Amino acid sequence: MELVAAGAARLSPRRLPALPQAVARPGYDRDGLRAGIVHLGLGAFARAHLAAVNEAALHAGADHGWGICGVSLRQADTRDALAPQGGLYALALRSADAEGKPRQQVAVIGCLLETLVAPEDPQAVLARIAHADTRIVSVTVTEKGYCHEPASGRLNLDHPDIVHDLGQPLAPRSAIGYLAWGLQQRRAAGRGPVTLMSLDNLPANGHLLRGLVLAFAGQVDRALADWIASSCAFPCSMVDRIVPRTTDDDRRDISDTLGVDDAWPVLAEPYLEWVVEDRFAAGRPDWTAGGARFVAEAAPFETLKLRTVNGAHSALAYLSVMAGWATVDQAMAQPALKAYLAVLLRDEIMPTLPPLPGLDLAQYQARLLARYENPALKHQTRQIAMDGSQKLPQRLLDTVRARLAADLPIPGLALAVAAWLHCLRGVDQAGRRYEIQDPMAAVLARELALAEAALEQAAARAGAGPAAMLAWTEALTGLVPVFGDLGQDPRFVRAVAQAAQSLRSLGVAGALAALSPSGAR
Ligand code: CS2
Repeated sequence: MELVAAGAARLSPRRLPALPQAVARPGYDRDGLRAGIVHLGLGAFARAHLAAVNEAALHAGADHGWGICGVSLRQADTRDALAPQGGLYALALRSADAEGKPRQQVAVIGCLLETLVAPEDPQAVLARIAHADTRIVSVTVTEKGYCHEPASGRLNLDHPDIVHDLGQPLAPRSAIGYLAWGLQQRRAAGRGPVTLMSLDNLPANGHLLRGLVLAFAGQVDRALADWIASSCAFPCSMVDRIVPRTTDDDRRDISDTLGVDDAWPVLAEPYLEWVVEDRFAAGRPDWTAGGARFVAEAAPFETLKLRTVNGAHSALAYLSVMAGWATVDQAMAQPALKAYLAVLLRDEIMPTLPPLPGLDLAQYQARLLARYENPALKHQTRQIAMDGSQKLPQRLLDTVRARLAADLPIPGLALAVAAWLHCLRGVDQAGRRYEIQDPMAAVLARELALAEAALEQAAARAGAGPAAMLAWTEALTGLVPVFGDLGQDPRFVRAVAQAAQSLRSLGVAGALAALSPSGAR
């Protein structure tokens, strides 16, 4: 991919003074920065969230020890784009005014000091984790990057990367492997403990990360595991900002705004939430300057966010992929889908949330739906739909469990789960094919084939219809790593089967209408 036009002027430290006035830029002494933060998983999200908040802290006077060293665990593309720019890149916050006219606020972020590409030089990454300057190692590797079993949260010791990493102290592949072996080097060098901070959309992400790192370390070095357990900190956090993938149009557009080429800008909505537990082993910047909130306990905020923002996002994504609605704002322009999400949030999801004093849920919901409607983001529904096996448990299935425990109905949640199962067929309603992007894709394809066979057998016995669909659903919801015990709950399986039947016979529009016969839900 050609990221910038040949010969064009490139964003770089020496070009900062010439940027248009409206573009914000580092106002602190960038040359004096040291990397106190090592960030594993330098995707668009980390660059639009952690780095943006950290940048604000530096502007507000945080000490110079809080620069960021980014680590890409797989590809060289981010480093290749940003190294010639001295690590600088633009963050464009996009929205629209009341008339739908696009608005954009651009800032050049300066706190990313260097980017390491792990497969090129694993030892450099381990050395960074062990470095005396490092005080926080943060992580955004997405759900699948934790190499855990989604339903139980346990380290998957059969995961090929974990199997590999257990025997490769100097050249691991996974985030968990880098953390454990990096900490081993740190301890051996007599350096102090650090904070390991997960910023991924997982419940109790700090506790999860702690459990996984300790499980790994416990396999290789008991004393290391004890040291980590007793001295390193693993704060939990809730992060919220919608960050779509950057397209070539975005690159051109932002380069035009800057007057110089930026090979990899990131764009995001203006909205940002970051609630993080104030448990740090070796200090932290004052991220409140960038909108972060430090709390004693992040769990209620995580539950709120995962079940509402991500739960509704996934529901929207699976129905949209089936229906062929490419972007979130396009999906939100479908009145039936928007009404479904509003009822799903209000009647099914929100009643399961722990109390959060001072939070107006109706307002939160209205703002969330308005965020989805942002026409300037063009967030692809397929991007959200990927990795469903890793996302469903915390986004939809925990909510299902909470409702079933109180004997409450789950029609909207069941429709979302059924839509995921339908999407696994890899073909939308118009017959367009797409690839299933999921670390469990092979297992899912096998389960789906078994389910289709079960459906055919049941249909041959009793005719196509609800009984056949029940057989199909039973086969799929029996997948324990995703559904855990829910596959054994007839209330869940029946509700999903009914929704699946409705989707298969009526399509998305029909199924939404069937859920809301009066249109007044
Ligand atoms: C989305 C999230 O891609 C997805 O699965 O649901 O990335 C979502 O945009 C963010 O969590 C919002 O904070």
